Amino acid sequence: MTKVIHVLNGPNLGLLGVRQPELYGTATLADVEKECRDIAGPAGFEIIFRQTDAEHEMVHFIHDARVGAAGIVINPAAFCYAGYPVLDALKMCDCPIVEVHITNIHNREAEWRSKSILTQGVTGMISGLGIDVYGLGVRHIIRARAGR
Ligand code: CA2
Repeated sequence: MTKVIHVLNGPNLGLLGVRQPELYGTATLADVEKECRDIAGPAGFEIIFRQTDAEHEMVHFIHDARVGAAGIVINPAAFCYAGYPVLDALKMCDCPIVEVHITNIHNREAEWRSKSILTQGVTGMISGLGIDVYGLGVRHIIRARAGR
């Protein structure tokens, strides 16, 4: 195992901090990346931080992480509602996987947002704590790999 944590972001998250700040906050994805690195660095872990709007690219990102990653933190965004190729790719990984959502997907305006199909392919899910979800996911992987 390498000491590399992959933090993967799905469609539209490149606009974090720019669109709908009342829902998603004002921090940008660059701010989130910095926070992940600030948590991982002192623990001796490296972060690979990526975002894509394309499902096939997300599948490739997961393939890249499959061999050797310490863990994956993934905000799949709307891929969590119908992204079966993403689910299959996650199921091929043996490392800890934390699915994160900035908003509480169980408490949103639309019912369709509440059910993630990816939960059956991940270790756990954190939802609704703003961008803190990313750091919590990174911390979980660090602790899981330290054997606690
Ligand atoms: O709360 C989350 O992190 C979400 O995964 C964000 C997704 C949404 O489809 C999920 O239901 C919950 C993407 C939201 C749309 O993209 C935006 C990104 C940044 C700013 C505004 C919208």
